Amino acid sequence: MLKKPYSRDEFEAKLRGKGAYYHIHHPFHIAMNSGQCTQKQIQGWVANRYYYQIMIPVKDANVLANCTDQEVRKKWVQRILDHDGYDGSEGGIEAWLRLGESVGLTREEVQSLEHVLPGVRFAVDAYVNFARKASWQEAACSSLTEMFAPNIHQKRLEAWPAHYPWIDKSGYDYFRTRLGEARRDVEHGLELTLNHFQSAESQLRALDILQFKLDVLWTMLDAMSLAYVHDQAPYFNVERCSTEGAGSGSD
Ligand code: AHQ
Repeated sequence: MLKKPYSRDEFEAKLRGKGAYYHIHHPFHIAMNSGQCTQKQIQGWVANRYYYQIMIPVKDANVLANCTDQEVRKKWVQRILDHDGYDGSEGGIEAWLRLGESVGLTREEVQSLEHVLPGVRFAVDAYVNFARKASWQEAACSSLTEMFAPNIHQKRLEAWPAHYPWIDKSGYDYFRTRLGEARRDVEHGLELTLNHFQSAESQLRALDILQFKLDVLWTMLDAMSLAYVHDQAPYFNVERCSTEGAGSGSD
């Protein structure tokens, strides 16, 4: 139990200390960045992460809906534009679709969400629903996993071309663009978080919120590992019911 609040620097250090749990340390990411993934595994990751990418603007729209501070909204709204695009910028969702094509998927199959695993969908929806219900300050705090994101994007840009020469280079635009956007977003999100969570109790709450978001990212990769590394996608062992689709209801 924390008796007195952390100083501003101590609190920031505690938040950054959560980097130890960032999904860059997940075995699936380690395999991806060390060239051990098959094309199918990379495709699975891209197709599943697409659901995360298209729900980020929905999450951020919920933050805006809960935010009564005009100055904060004026900055936060940029996050939606960065993903959805606007005149003169295609946006991150479009760039992610190009990443999909560059790893050998079609736009249509990525957009269909047919590859999205239940565990990924539940983790992402938990994040969006958290932002819907939480205060805008708590939701801002949950975005701070991006304190650790520039490193993960940089690693992909450095490692993937050599490990996966079959991936078309145009697919990397998303990671390159996100490097700068993540740094800018973190600067704003961290400022809001350090300013808002002042009491000892609220600082512990902020650390728990960041851990929740780390759990979201880790759980997504757990679901993908079960499906694409251990070949145990949901219902992998359930006999295809011989009457599947017939709807006869017979055994
Ligand atoms: O591409 C990512 C992105 O747009 C965002 C928004 C931000 C948020 O609001 O939670 N988090 C985030 C992240 C993105 N990419 C992830 C990756 O590993 O490529 C990292 C992720 C994050 O660290 O939260």
